[in-house]
Amino acid sequence: MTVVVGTAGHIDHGKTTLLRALTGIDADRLPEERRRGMTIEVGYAHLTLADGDVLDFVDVPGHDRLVGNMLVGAGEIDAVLLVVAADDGPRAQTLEHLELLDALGLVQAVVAVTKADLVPAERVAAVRDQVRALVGRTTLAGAPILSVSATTGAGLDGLRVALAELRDRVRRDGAGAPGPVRLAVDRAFAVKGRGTVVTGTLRGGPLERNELLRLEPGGPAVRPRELQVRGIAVQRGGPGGRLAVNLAGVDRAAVGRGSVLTEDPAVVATDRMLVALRRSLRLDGTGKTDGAAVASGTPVRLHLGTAQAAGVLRRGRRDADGLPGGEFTAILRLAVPVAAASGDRFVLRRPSPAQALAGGRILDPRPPTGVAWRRAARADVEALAQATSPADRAAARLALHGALPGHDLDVDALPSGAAVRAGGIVLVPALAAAAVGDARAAVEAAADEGVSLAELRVRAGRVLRSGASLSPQVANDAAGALLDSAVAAGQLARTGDLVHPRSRAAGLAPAMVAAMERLERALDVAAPSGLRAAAQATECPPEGIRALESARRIVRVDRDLAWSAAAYAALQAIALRLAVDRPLTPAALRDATGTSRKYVMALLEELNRRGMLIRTPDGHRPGPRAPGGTSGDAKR
Ligand SMILES: Nc1nc2c(ncn2[C@@H]2O[C@H](COP(=O)(O)OP(=O)(O)OP(=O)(O)O)[C@@H](O)[C@H]2O)c(=O)[nH]1
Ligand SMILES: [Mg+2]
Repeated sequence: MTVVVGTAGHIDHGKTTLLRALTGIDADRLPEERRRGMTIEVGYAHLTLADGDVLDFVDVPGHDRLVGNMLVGAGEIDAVLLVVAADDGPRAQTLEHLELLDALGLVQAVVAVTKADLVPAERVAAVRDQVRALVGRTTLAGAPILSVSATTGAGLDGLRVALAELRDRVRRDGAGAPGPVRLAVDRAFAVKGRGTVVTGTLRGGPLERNELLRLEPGGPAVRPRELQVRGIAVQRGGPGGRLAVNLAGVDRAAVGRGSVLTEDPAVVATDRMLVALRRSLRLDGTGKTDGAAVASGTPVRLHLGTAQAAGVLRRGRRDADGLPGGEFTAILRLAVPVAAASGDRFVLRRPSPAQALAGGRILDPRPPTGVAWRRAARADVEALAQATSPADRAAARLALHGALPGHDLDVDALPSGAAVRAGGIVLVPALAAAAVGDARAAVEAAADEGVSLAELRVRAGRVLRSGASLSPQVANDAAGALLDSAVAAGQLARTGDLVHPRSRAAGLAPAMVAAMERLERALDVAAPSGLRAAAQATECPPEGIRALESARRIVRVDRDLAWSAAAYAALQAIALRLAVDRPLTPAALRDATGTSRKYVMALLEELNRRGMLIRTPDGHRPGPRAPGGTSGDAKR
C-alpha cells in the first residue's frame, strides 16, 4: 500500500528544492520549468524510507495562476507536505492552498518551514507559530511543523522520520487499502511504437497487466499492456501509489487528464450530480462568507480528482434546508461529463475572480430526474448525506431512486434486506412488495378465472414505474422476474400462462402445497403419465389431487388421466382451431398435438361433453359452447 504525498505552498517557497534534497529527484522536468525556475506542471518524485518502504510524491506549482494544476495534483493524494519559506512566511497561495486542501477534506500533513538557513532562529519560530495558527483552522490541524533547509540539509533527517510517521497515520486511516481499481489520469502521452501511456495515482488495486478495465467518461473497455512503477516494468501495481499504464489500442485523443481508468461499477460518467457542499474556509482574515456565492445559478468550476469542468449550481426549494453539520445540498450541472462516484470529494471554485467557493462530496452521481426527482423525499437525501460506509451509501442511493440498474450497485455489499434483485435491476423491498401485492390483488379479484401472466406483468410493471424512473421494457422485465419469484415462493400459483391466488391452497401443509405443485408440473405436458403414476412419482397424496381438481389447477378427464389447466387449455385451443377448418378426426388431432390415440380419444370425449365440440358423421365440429359458437367462424 503505497502512500502518496502532495506538496502545497506559495510560489518559490522551496517545494521542488526540498523534494530534490530529500529524494535526489528533480520534479521540474520540463525545459520551461528549468529555465524559469518554477513549477508549471504536476511533477513526481519518490523517497525510500529508512524501513525500505517507498513514498510517492506529487509536486505542484505555487503560482497563483496555476491553482488548477495544483488541484490536479491535490485531487488524488493521501497526505500533504505543506512548505512555507521561513524568510517569507505564509503568503497568498499558502492560504489558498490550505483552503483548497481543507475543502478536499485532507487531514494528514507535515509542515516544513524551509529556507531556515536564511533567517535567524527567532524568525523561524515566529513563522512556525503563524503557520500553526493557520493550519489549526483547517482539516490539517495538529500537523507536525518542522524547520528545515534544503540548502544545508539541516532538519532533513527529522523530516524523513516525520514523513514515515505520516505514512503510518495515513495507513491507520485506511487510505491506500486494496479495493476496486481506480486511476485518475494526470498525464497522457503517445510513445512511439508503444501507443498511449497514462500516469496517475492508483486508488485501490492491485492492478494487473491485461486486466479488463473501463475508461471513463466514454466507457470503452481497455487492457493495460504494460505497467510501470517509478520507471520499472511490473506485472502488477499497487494498491495505491503512482503508476504508468500503457493502454493497448487506445487512441491518444480518446484519453486525457481527468479520464479515469477503473473496474469500479460505482464510477460513472455524469454531467448532473447531487452534491453536499460546505462553504469554503477563508483564511485571509476577513472570515467573510459570501452568501450569494452559493445561490442557485452560480457558475462554478469543478475540480474532481484530476478532472475539471465548468458547471452551474442549481438549488431548489428543498435544498434550502441545510444538512446537519453545516453542509447544504445542490444539483451540479456540468458542461461536459466527468467520471464520478458517490462519496467523491471535490472543490468548487468561482471562475472569475478565481477563488475557492466550496468543498463538497458527491451524494449521487446520477440522481433521479424529472418527476422522480421532484417526488424524492428530503429524508432520503439526508440519509444519503449521512451514510458513511460504501454499503450504507449504496443502500441510501437505492432508497432515493426506488430502483437502479443492477450494474450500478454492488448488491452483495448492501445490508441484508435492503434490496431485491429483479431482472436487470435492483429495487427497494417496499416497491417490489407493492408490485407483487398489486398482482396478488388482481389475481384474488379474478378468483377462479385467474389472470394471464402477461397482463400481470404489465400491471406490476406499472407499479414499479410509479415508484422509480424505469423504461416500460425494463419495468416489465423486472415485474416478470418478481412474479416468477412470487410463484417460486408460493405467494402466487401459476399454471402455464395463468396465475391464480395461492390462497386456494390455504390451510394445506407446506409439504402438501409443494407436492401439489410438483404434480401440477408433471401434468403440464400434452401427454402426461397416468394420474396414479404421476401422483406416486411426485409423492402427491389423493387429498392433494382433490385440492388441485377443485381449484381447477388440473383437469381430470378420466380416472387415470389429467392435464394441468394450462396444458388442457392449449390442447383445447388446437382442437378448436382444427375443427373450424374441417371436421376434426382423431388422427388429425393426434398429429397436431404429437400425442397418441389414448390422449386424443379422452380429450375429444371431454370436449364433446363440455359442448366445445360436437360429433358429426364426418368428424368433430365446433360445439355450442365453443368460442364463436357453431357457425364455424371461430377465430383462427
Ligand atoms: N537558501 C535557500 N534557498 C532555497 C531553499 N529551498 C529553496 N530555495 C531556493 O528558492 C527558490 C525557489 O525554490 P523552488 O523549489 O523552485 O520553489 P517552489 O516552491 O518549487 O516554487 P514553485 O514550484 O514555482 O511554486 C530557488 O531558487 C531555490 O534555490 C533553502 O532551503 N535555502
Ligand atoms: Mg516547484
